[in-house]
This record gives sequence, structure tokens and C-alpha cells, in this order.
Amino acid sequence: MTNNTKEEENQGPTPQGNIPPENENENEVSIDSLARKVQESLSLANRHKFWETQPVGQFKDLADTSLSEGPIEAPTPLSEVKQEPYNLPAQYEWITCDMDSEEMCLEVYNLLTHNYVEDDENMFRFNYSKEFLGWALRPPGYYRSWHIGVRAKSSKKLVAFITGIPARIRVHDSIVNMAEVNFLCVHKKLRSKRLAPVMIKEVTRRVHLENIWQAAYTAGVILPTPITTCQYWHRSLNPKKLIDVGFSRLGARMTMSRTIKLYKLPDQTATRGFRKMEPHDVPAVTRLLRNYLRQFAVAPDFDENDVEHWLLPKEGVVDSYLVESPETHEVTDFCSFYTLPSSILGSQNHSTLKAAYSYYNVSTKTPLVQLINDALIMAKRKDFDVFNALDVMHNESFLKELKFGPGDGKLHYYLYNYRVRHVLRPSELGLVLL
Ligand code: MYA
Repeated sequence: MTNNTKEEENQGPTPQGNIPPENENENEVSIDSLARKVQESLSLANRHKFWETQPVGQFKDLADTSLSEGPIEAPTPLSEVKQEPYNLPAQYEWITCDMDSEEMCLEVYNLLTHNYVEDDENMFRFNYSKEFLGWALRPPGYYRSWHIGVRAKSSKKLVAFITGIPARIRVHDSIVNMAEVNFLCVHKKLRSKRLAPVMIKEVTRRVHLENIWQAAYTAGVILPTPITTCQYWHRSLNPKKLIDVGFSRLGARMTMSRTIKLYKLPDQTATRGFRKMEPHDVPAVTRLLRNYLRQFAVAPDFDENDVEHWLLPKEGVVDSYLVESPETHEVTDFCSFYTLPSSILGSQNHSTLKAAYSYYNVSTKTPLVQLINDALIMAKRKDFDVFNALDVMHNESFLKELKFGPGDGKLHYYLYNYRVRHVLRPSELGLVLL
């Protein structure tokens, strides 16, 4: 998931941009802060009754440098994987969700729209569109059996959901077949009944049945143990609405009209040869992206089919642009963002916040700041209210300069059954999950 965050209080972006951070390491996950987490977890025995039983890095092992990188547990023979689903409380039953079906898609959409991730103050809730869900859950080689629902037997109502999709993810030099697990959701009325661990065990079982033993996932909560912790940054495109609905606040000594002026963008993009990505660009974009992602400790291993699926523009779902040199016709730069609105829970005037999320960007010739500024211009033209970006990859190099402000929540990245040598800085991460 993508965590739902809004602009942090009193920390609007600096009008001048370019101001160096007071502490260069402010976004690093320090050993000290993790050690503190270890202490907390040890002092509260059984803090993670479920997660302590799982093959994931445990807090107590964080300082142990003798543990090697790689799988925590070896695969078991397929014949030993449990053949029947886990037990649910008697009133509920498992279903496999057919995301090709309009009705099923709508049921999932309705569950998530009313019960999925909210920000800390419950002002906004993710509102993934049906089209987005269809895209996110059906990449090349997807397994229908990994789209798992729970229904109430009597009413037939969908009350819980969890999904996996297959992905090849490189961790340092190893390419690992993984499941990306996302959209874990339990209906609000069924919370805190330990249904989530059953959902997670069931998706694990179905992933194992396909002979896959590792997974990647993100969450807004701290679990044992993050491979990195990232922060969201927000760039206002429609500051008046963002302030009206409580997403951001008017900065100190700022008026509404000064704020609107501060965030104003040109109508036209600046980069010569900047255009929308088209189907014939897939091979060039794949080359550009593969070459770029090599430098990160953890990143997807995209082939042309993946790029076609994940990065070819899809109306209202994903937007991608590239720079083609007018002289050589070489594709030198690339940027993309996906569309994820949030429902606004308490406003009289507005029901939806239209948010774009920075996805994969590559700059080789166009300075990244200029490339992303062009992406902001396109997002503004498409009527987005805000443009969000994590501090992953090289994003830190444009955030302050382009007037992004820090968000109020963190996003933790995890691997299941795979230990990494040490905790990563966000800038060492080349993976964006939806
Ligand atoms: S992250 C998005 C998660 N969804 C939401 O935040 C939506 C709103 N919230 C809810 O629907 C519920 O609160 C959920 C928990 C369903 C989140 N990831 O049933 P419970 C642990 C992992 O009583 P509920 C996303 O989708 C919690 O620490 N574990 O709690 C990625 C505790 O365990 P322990 C979580 O609140 C999901 C236990 O669940 C999360 O009713 C990746 C409590 O269960 C969380 N986000 O339901 C899943 N939240 O006692 C892991 C709570 O040990 C995939 N918990 O602390 C792992 C890989 C599997 C595949 C492996 C293949 C090899």
C-alpha cells in the first residue's frame, strides 16, 4: 500500500527552495532509532504475537551482523504445502476474486472505498478506482488464486480482502521471484479479531503453492522489521482546495493569494522533445529503466512485458512521459505518476482529493528537477490537486527545490522470508509499490 499522509503541520515548503537541510541525515533510519524500537519490543513481551512466528527479520536480530543476506527459511517440498485453506470463524468463507468480472471488481472497490487506509486523523481515505484495481492486480503472469476475499456466509457480503501479484525483485545481486502483497483490508466492524493473520497465512499458502517463497510489502505501521522507512512529500497544485479540506495549512505569514502564487506553474513544459510515452517506446524505456534501476540495492527486474503493463499510459490510472532527442531520436529521460484519489471524509465542499503519485523517473540528459517540474505541469493540466513523492531513488534531489513539503506519516518497506545485510537508506531503494 501507499500510506495515506497529508502535509505535516507548520512545515510548508520553503518559498525559496534550495535551502539545505539542517541535518543532512534527517531521513536516514539510524541504528539508534532502530535500537530504541528493539528495546520497546523487548520490554513489551509478545508485542507481535503473529509476526514473531513468521520468517521475517526480528527486532532482536537487528544488530547481529553474523546473519547472512538471503532467505531466512529454505523452501519446503511442494507436497508438504498445506492443501486446504486455513480455518475461518464459522460465519465466514473464502472466495477467490475474479477481477475480470465487473461485479467482483465493484464489490472489492466498495469494500476498499469504505474500509481501506486512512491518514492518522481519519480525514482522508484512499479511493483506488476500479480501473486502477484491475491494472494493479493483473500484471503479466498474475495468479487469480492470489486475489483472496472473505465473505459472510449469510449475507454474502465481502468483508475482507488481500492480494498478491508476482514480481521479480533484485536484492543486491540476486533476482528473487516474489509476491507483492497489497490491499489487505478487514471491514471496520470486524477489526481486532485476529482476522488479518489468517488472511496473511492464507495468501502465504497460495503463494507457496506456486513455488514462490518470498514477498515484498509496505505498511504505515511498524512491524518486524523494515528494510527501509520512507517519507511522503507533497507538492500542492491546487493549494486553495488543499487548505480548505485540511490537507495543508496556510503557512505562517502567508496569505491565500501569496500561497496560490507560490505554487503557480507554467502552462507549458520546458523540455524540448518531452512527450507522452507510446507503445513503440516500450523497448527504449525498458532499456533506460533497467540501466537506471541497477544502482539501487532493491529494485524490480522489469522486462518489456512489465514496462508495457506498468508504464504505458492508461487513462486515469498511470501517466508516463519521456524525452526524445529531436536530433537523434534517442529516448534520454522518463517520468511517470499514478492516479490515486482519496475520499475527503469531513468536508462540506469537496468529496475527492485528486492525487498523483510519483512512480518511476529516469534522467540522463534532462536535469531531474526540470523533468519533474514538467511532470508537475502535466499533473496540474490534468487537474490533480496534489503531487506526492516518496524520498526513494534520487527524489530527494528535487523535493525541496520543487516546493514539496514533508508528509505526516511514514511508509515502511518489508521483505518476507528474506534478510538484507543492513537497513537501507530510502535513496538506496528503487521500488515503488502501489
Ligand atoms: S498495508 C495496508 C493495510 N490495510 C489497512 O491499513 C486498511 C485499514 N485497516 C485494516 O483493514 C485492518 O486494520 C488490517 C489489520 C487488515 C490492516 N500489515 O486482524 P487483527 C498485524 C501486516 O486483529 P485488524 C498492506 O496491504 C498486527 O501487527 N500486518 O488486526 C500490505 C497484528 O499482528 P501482531 C498487520 O486491525 C499487507 C495483527 O495484524 C498490518 O483487525 C502486507 C492484528 O490482526 C499490516 N498493515 O486488521 C501483509 N496491520 O500481533 C503481510 C496489522 O503480530 C504480507 N497487522 O503484531 C506478508 C507476506 C505474505 C506472503 C508471503 C509469500 C511467501
